[in-house]
Amino acid sequence: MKIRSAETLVTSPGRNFVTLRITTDDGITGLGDATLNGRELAVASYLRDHVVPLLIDRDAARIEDTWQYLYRGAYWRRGPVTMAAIAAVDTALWDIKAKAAGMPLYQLLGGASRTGALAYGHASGRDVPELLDSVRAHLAKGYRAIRIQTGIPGLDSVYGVAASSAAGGERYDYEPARRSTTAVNRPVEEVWDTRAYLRHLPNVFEAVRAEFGPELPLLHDGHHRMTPIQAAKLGKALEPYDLFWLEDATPGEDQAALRLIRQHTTTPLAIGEVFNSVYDYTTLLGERLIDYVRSAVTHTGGVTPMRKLLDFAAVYGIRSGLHGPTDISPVGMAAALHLDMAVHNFGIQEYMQHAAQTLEVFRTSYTFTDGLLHPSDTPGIGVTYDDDVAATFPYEPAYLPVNRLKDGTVHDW
Ligand code: CS2
Ligand code: MG
Repeated sequence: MKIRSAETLVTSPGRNFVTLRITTDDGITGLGDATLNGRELAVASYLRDHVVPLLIDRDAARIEDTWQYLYRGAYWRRGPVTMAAIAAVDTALWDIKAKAAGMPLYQLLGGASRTGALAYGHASGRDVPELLDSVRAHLAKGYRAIRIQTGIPGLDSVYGVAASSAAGGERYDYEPARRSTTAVNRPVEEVWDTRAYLRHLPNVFEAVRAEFGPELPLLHDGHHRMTPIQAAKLGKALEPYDLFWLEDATPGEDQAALRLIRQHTTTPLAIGEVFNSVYDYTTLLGERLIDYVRSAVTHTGGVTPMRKLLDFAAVYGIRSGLHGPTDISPVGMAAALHLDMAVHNFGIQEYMQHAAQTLEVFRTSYTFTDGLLHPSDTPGIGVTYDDDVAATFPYEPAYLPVNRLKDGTVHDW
């Protein structure tokens, strides 16, 4: 089973997605997600110009060998562009292997360890009443675990909070793919104040617990904005509200920062959506500094390394909480779901839900019932790509916002 062709597909049904489609000489196709939000065309070029020519005539069955060839063979290792490109190849080859076997991918990964993957959705509100409405709307949609983010008094807008009615919040719970209104397309800039955030957030959790009780798993994302001591303080302040996790408290590069947070709080910690290699986790896992691994299949080199990473985490009793925002395509989402089904140390799966337009291009078979996601038993990863619909949504330049402090200093996020 040789690779006959590999196509790099770029489309923008609501937001930009990069997909690799590999076709074998016996006509089996496989899909892989290569979307890197705000830097999409860099990955498309990496694939088109440097990877696709190497794939033609390779044995499609040799997934591990192809992964090592692309990773070690390039000399230049890691990095989000490289790893998103390798992820797309790896995922597409797993899709092909599972289709050839006539099985859903999770069967090849060892079979189901559970009936479905507990998913969390994103509730948000510009203020507390709007947030409470958004939580209610998510419960009505069937979510059994919910991330909460709110506006902060004194700040105009906060990333992760829907700009329009949060209770509706159907399409995106926020707009990371904002189009600029200026002639030159530049990122939107937001103003941030960590002290105001730290003062406000415990009150938000107080209000949500008062309204919805102690049972509902609640999560929160700090978007890498705190110093270690600020994060330690927040973790302590949130202990009475029994969070499922506090995510990305400090900037991702600094693994040692988590030591300080850990010494001060029992609030569970999650990190890793901007990581792209197991080497980003060695201190975190080896010293048990986190509770959940947040990586995405799409940004960590695919199904092959993600399985290894989760097995490494399992040695330390650390569980998965794979990244699943709408800037990961339905292909990347489905790949995550197969892993969620198979690994023993599953924790939770992020599930924001794609826009209807996105799902016209990417036809999914995964289901969401009673708060649990299931990848379906369709052979492969269970997603198809509609070229005709995709062609009606050409690429549109878009950036994630940039974050500044009140004095204009560029800040982490
Ligand atoms: C967020 C992401 O889902 C999350 O936890 O942090 O939406 C993240 O901001 C985007 O994926 C960035 O592309
Ligand atoms: Mg996050």
